Amino acid sequence: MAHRLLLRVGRSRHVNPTRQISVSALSLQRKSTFNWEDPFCLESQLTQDEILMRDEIRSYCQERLLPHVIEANRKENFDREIIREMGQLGIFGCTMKGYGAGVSSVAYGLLAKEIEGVDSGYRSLLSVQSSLASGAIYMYGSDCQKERFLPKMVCGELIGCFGLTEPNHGSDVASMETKATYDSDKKVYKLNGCKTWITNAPIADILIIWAKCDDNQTRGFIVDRETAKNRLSTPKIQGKFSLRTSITGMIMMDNVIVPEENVLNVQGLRGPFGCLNNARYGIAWGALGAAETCFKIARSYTVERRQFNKPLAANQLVQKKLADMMSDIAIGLQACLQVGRLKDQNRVAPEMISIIKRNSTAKALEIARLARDMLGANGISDEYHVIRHAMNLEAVSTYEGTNDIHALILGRTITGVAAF
Ligand code: TGC
Ligand code: FAD
Repeated sequence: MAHRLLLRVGRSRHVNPTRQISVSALSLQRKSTFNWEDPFCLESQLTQDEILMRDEIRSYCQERLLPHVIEANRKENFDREIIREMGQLGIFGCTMKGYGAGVSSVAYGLLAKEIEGVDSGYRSLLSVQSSLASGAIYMYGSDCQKERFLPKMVCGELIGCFGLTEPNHGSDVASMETKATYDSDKKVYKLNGCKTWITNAPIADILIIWAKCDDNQTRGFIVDRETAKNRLSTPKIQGKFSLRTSITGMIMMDNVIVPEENVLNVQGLRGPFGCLNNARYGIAWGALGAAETCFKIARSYTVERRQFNKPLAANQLVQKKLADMMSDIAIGLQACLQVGRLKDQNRVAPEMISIIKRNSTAKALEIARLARDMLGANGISDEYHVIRHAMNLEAVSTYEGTNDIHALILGRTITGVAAF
């Protein structure tokens, strides 16, 4: 139809040029199709490699993770086998050249989105293993540290965790109390202190611990559980009603000995924050994966469910909610894509990552809560998934910098005044 319209305009002998432009613009509009599942044609902005990798991981997530997630969430089951499988698939450290496949940051984002489309807890595993634990060693490790730890972490043989938060200091990282005291005779550090809310802590083989040294500088330490022996305890945090497929714990250190060769080569808070940039970037993609799942569930449900002799989806209120969900996800994904492309060109600023981490998690939480409401009573049943996503996204909005902390990071940039 649109094609025929174009031909007709072309044949006309006395055409007003202004009219010609407007009619052909209209024809082009009609020619292009709109896909509510991909409003801004994200697919067309990806490389073939990114699509192939995304599709492979999508199959894994849908065939292997999704069928067991309800049970895993109910029983707070953490399946170690998943780590090995993800390792075999090359998911961990996939952006690391020389250790992983060296894929683009956008490919990493797409993986996070697929995984969090099933459950944020599984994406947490990816963030911690890849961006935070292996990431710290990749960014600040010596060649020897990299060779010793990265191959085993990337394949999932060794599990990592990242200890920054403490019982008295969450958002305010600079006030951390964990101390690293140097013993110059034995050429070792002794770590004392406590970390809390640490993903994977109870099962981690390798613990990246951020501590203050005698010179008051923050440094990162690679703690090997095998050598830390009984000076380290990592109890699980019980009663968690969010991210139940992920295991979270404390790290208590009582003179944990760390040899000098296990110190990372970075000083100051730029160390942990450098790792957080990558993890926060992945969360921005991931949260929108959870949001997309909730949106699609709400759409199918409201199309099928009838009340007052018509589908729920035939009501204006419902359609507005679906339109808001679709728009927020599509706009959010474009922002993630742009930040990812800039990241690969070394043109990304941490503030850009604050924008997308804050936007994606806030929008995703809002979408999950809306979807839960649109499913009525079924919305609180885990069999419909949305309540699990909503509960997960509460934590996702809190960790790696709460939404308000990211607002303050942006506020500082805008005004030049720190308001922490
Ligand atoms: P500030 O003065 O801003 O910075 C201190 C030094 O760090 C540098 N820096 C960064 N470098 C790289 N990337 C960034 N994003 C950076 N942000 C800051 C900065 O240039 C400076 O360097 P230098 O050389 O001049 O000293 O530090 P501040 O104390 O004022 O920071 C305040 C604030 C609030 C921004 C910061 O403390 C913060 O971001 N707090 C949030 C805490 C947080 O995100 N914790 C995350 C814990 S890990 C986690 O949650 C994992 S969840 C895992 C999962 O399951 O997915
Ligand atoms: P607080 O810092 O006490 O903040 C409480 C509230 O006060 C928030 O709403 C915050 O926005 C607000 N607030 C704080 N300061 C200000 C201010 N100046 N102005 C206005 N409002 C403010 N940490 C790790 O190191 N490694 C991990 O692997 C890890 N995994 C986690 C897994 C889970 C499931 C969870 C829930 C947390 C995890 N964390 C981890 C910790 C997480 O990073 C912290 O919870 C987060 O940084 C917030 O710190 P907090 O909980 O101490 O909250």
